[in-house]
Amino acid sequence: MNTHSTSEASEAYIALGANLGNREETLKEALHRLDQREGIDILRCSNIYETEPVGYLDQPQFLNMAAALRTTLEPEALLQVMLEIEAQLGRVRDIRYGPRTVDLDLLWYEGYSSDNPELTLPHPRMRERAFVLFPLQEVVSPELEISGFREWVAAAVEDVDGKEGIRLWTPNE
Ligand code: PH2
Ligand code: MG
Ligand code: MG
Repeated sequence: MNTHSTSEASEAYIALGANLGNREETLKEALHRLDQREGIDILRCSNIYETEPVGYLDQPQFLNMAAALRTTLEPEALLQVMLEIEAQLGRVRDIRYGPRTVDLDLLWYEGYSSDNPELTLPHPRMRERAFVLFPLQEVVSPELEISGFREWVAAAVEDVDGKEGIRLWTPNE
């Protein structure tokens, strides 16, 4: 279902992860490149956390964070920009859930839901992932109360397993 109105900028939330190379530098560079793109403004960034790998366990620890952005791009176009930046920063798609220089996941886009397998929104696995929910709660806008998303994230953080695998790495300055 596409319920998105095209008239103005929309808020969206993304998750970032990295577990190869200079992880912190790569996350910051990805945000910088997103913010420089026409039609994308980064609004808020979470702290950066170091997290135990989930899913595929035999790989280095991740740095994870989340960001809120405003965009005039449609969700599909935003995703294409994110994939482009992943590729520019050396992402090679190899093992599913395996190690990566950078992973950019679109979690939620204001007023939009979709079950297209190329871009499912809200992100189908964020409910089970403490490394996504924990930073996400720091950047969800209080002004989105009408959609209930802030409450949904707060409840999901309470319930989710694996929070003990998350440690503060760099506070957001
Ligand atoms: N991403 C995955 C699989 N497992 N584990 C952590 N801790 N952080 C991630 O970003 C991550 C993961 C697939 O996207
Ligand atoms: Mg991911
Ligand atoms: Mg991804």
